[in-house]
Amino acid sequence: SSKATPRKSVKAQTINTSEASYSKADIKQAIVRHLHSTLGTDENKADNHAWWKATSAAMQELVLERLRTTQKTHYMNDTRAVHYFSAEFLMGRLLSNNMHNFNLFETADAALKELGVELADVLEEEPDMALGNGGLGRLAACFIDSLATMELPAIGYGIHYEHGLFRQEIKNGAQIERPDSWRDYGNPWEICRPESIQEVPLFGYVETKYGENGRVQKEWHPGNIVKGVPWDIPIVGYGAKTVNVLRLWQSESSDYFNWDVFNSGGYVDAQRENIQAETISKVLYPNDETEAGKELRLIQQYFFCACSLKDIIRRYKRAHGDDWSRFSEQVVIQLNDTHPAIAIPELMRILVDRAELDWDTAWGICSKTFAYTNHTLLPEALERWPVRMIEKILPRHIEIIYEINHRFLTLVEKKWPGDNVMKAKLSIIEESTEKMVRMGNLSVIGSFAVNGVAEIHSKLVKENLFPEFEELWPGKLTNVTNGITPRRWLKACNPLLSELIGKKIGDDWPSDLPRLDKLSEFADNKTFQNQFMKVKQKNKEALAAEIKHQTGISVDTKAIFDIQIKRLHEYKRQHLNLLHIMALYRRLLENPDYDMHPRVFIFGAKAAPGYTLAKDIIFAINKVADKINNDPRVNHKIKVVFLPNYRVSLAEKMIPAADVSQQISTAGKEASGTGNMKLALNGAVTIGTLDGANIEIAEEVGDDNIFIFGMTVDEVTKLSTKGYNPYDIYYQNKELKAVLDWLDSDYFTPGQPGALSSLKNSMLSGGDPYMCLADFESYSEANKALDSAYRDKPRWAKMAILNTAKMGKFTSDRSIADYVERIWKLTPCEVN
Ligand code: TH1
Repeated sequence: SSKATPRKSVKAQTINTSEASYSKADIKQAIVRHLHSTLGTDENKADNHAWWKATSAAMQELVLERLRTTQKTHYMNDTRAVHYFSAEFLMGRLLSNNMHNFNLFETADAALKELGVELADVLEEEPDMALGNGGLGRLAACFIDSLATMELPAIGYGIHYEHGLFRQEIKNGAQIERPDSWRDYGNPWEICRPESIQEVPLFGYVETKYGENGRVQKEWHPGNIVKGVPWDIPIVGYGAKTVNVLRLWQSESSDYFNWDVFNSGGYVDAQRENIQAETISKVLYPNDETEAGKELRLIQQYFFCACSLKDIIRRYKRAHGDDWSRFSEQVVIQLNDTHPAIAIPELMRILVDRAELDWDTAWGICSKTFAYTNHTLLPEALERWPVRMIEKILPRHIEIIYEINHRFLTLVEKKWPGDNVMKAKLSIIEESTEKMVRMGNLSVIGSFAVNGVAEIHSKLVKENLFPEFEELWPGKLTNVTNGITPRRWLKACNPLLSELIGKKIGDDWPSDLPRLDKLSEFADNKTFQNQFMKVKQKNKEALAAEIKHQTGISVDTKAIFDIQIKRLHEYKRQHLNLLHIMALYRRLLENPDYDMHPRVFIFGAKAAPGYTLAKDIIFAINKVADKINNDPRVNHKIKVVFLPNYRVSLAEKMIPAADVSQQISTAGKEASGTGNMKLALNGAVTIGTLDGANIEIAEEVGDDNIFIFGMTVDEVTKLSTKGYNPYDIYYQNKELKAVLDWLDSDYFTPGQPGALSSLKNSMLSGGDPYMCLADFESYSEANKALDSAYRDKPRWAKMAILNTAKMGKFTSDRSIADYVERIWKLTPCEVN
C-alpha cells in the first residue's frame, strides 16, 4: 500500500473566503478598543507588545463566540467525543494561526497597516506556548488542530505548566538552560474556569470495610488533597466553524487543611504541604524519551488524569445521570504514550469504589474507553514506576493494578497453561529486586486499541515490543501514521509558496492536502520551476538575515541550506552529520579544489539538561563551527550554524528555507518523525535512513526524489546479532579515523585537548550504540549524490516540487481520519 489512503467520509472544512465575519474597519475598531479598555493605553503610547495583546484580544472575541456556539451544539447533540490525554501540547504561537483559520490574516494585516503597525512585528511579540519537548507534544497540537478543522467533538487534556520547556542559550559553545516564562505578562488566549475546579487526593491509606451483603468496600483516606484549576485554550478549526478546547490543569493548594499536622504544633509544616501542591504544575520535565523516574512526575501524571476524568464524568452525568451503561459509547480517551496510563486504574477506582459497580462491569466500561498510542521502542523511554512509589502516592491504585494484573494473568494461564516465563513477560508487575509497574503493559491491557505511529514502527511494536499481546488479542495492535497540520506548516509559515501553489491549483489544498499532487504535472515546467525556486531563494534570504541577527554569521544564500532540526539524541545522530562535515572540511584542507557546491549546515536542537553526551555534541558542533566559519582556506564552501533555542516559532522560519532535510536516525530507532514531513512539504529534499515515516515519504516521492542511505532495520539487527565492532571500521576507513582522531586534538578547542573526546569515545570504546561508523561511508556517498543533484538546477527544482506535491498523505487530517475510522468511531458535528 504505497499510496496515500483514500479520503474518508470525515471531511475537512473548506474555507469560504467571502465569509469573513470582521471587516477591516471592524478589526481596527476592535483593536483600538482593546488598546484603550483592556490595556489602558493608546495608539501613540502602545508598543508592539501592547499591539499584540490588543490584536489577540480582538481575535479572541470572535474565537469565544464560535466556542460558545460549538459547545452549545455539542451539548444539544450529546455527541460522542474523543478526549486526548497528553502530558505535552507544544502549541507554539496562536495569533497568526487563529487569523488564518478565521481567514482574517490579510484583513488584519491591512487594518494594522492603517494603524501604522506591521503585523509581522506584532506576531513576533507572542511567546511560544512550549508545553512540550518535541515530536510527541507537537503531534498533539497538530491533532487538535485537525480535530477542530474536521468538526469532530474533541477535548485536549493536559497540564498548565507554569514553565514550559527551558529557553536555550549558548555560552562559549555550551548549552545553558534558562527558565521559560510564557505567561509572565499574561496570555490572551486562556480562560480560567473556576466553576470547574476539581480536587485530587494524594497519599494516605486505604481502609477495608465489609458491607452487610459481604461486599468488600475500600475507602481511600488521602493524606493530602490538591486543587486542579482548569484553563481553557480555544482551538480554532480551519474555516472557524468548530472551536474546541484544550483544557490544561493548574495545581493549587486546596482549602483542605492538614489539621493533624496543625494540631500537633506543626503550623509551618501544614503550610508547607500547601506550598507543595503548587509545585505539581510548576515545570515541564525536559526529558524527551528518557524516563526521569521522579515522584513529582508521577504526581503530575495522576494529577491531570484525575482532574480530566472527573471533568469528563461530570459532563457525562449531566446528560446520563447514574446510568453508566452508555459511558463508553459517549467517551473515548486516547492516551498519548503511557504518560496518562494511570487514568486506567483511576477510572476503575471511580467505577468500583465510588459508583459501586462490580468489577466486571467496571472493567467492561474501562476497557472499551481507552486507546493507547505507543511512540517509541527505546527501552529508556518505557515507563516503569516502583511499586513502592505508587503505593505511597496512590495506595488504592496499586491495589487496583494488582487486581487488574491478577485477572489478566488468569487469562494468560488459559492461553498458555503452565507457562510461567510468559506470565513473567506479560505481567504488569516486573518482579525485579525493586518491583516495578510496567505502564506499557498496563496500557495495552486496559485499552481496546493500541497503535504505533508509522508503518515500520507499528510492525516493530507487534513483532518486538508486544508480540505476545498480538497473539493474545489479534487485531488490537494497529498503525496510524503520524501527520502534520498544513495550515501551520505550509500556509502560515510559508506565505510565498502558499500563494504560488494557490495560483497554480487553487486554494483548497490546506484542508485537502492530497490535492497538492496536481503540482506534479508542473514539475518539469521551466516557468514553474523558476517560480518555485525563486520562492525558496527568498525564504533562504529571510533565514540568512535571521542567522546573521541571531549569531552574527554571514551565509551565502546560493549555498545549499542543509537543515537538521530536532531534539538532540544519540539515536538521531547529529554527531554523524558532524563527522561528515569534518570530513568535508578535511577534504578541502587537503585539496583546496575539492569539488563541492557551497553548503550551509544548520542545526537546531535542545539537549535534556542531564544528558551529558547530548550536551557534548552541541558543544562540538559549535566548536567545529567556530573553526570552519573562520578558516579562509574553506573559501566559504562550508558554513556551520547552530541556531540557539530551537522551538516551534523558529522552526516556522527555518523550514521554508531548507533545501535539504537531514533525517538520519539509526534504522528502527525513530518511531516516525514529523519534522521530516514538514521539511518535505516545504520543498526540501530528504537525505535519510529507511526509518520511521522516512520510508513512507520515500514511497510517496519515489526513489529519484530522496537520498536514502545506510542500513535497514534488518541489517542493523543482523549486525548487532553478529557483534558490531566500531574499531573494525575505524581501522579500515582512513578518512573516518582521521576525523575521529581530530576530536582528541585541541584543533577545535585551542588549549583544551580532549574537550571533544567524549564524542570519539562514545563511537569507539563506548561501542557506537547507534552505529554511526557503520553508516558513515554510505552517508558520505549519499551526500555526494545530493551535491551533484543540486548542481543540476532543473533536476533539483523538479525534486523539490515533487516533494511538496507528494506530501498529501502526511496531513494530520488523514491521521485523524484514520483514528476516527479505526479507533474512535466519531461522527463530525456541524456547528452552524
Ligand atoms: C516521539 C518520537 O521519537 C518520534 O519519532 C515521533 O514522531 C513523535 O514522538 C510523535 O509520534 C516521541 N517523543 C517522546 C517523548 C517522551 C517519551 C517518548 C517519546 S516518543 C517524553
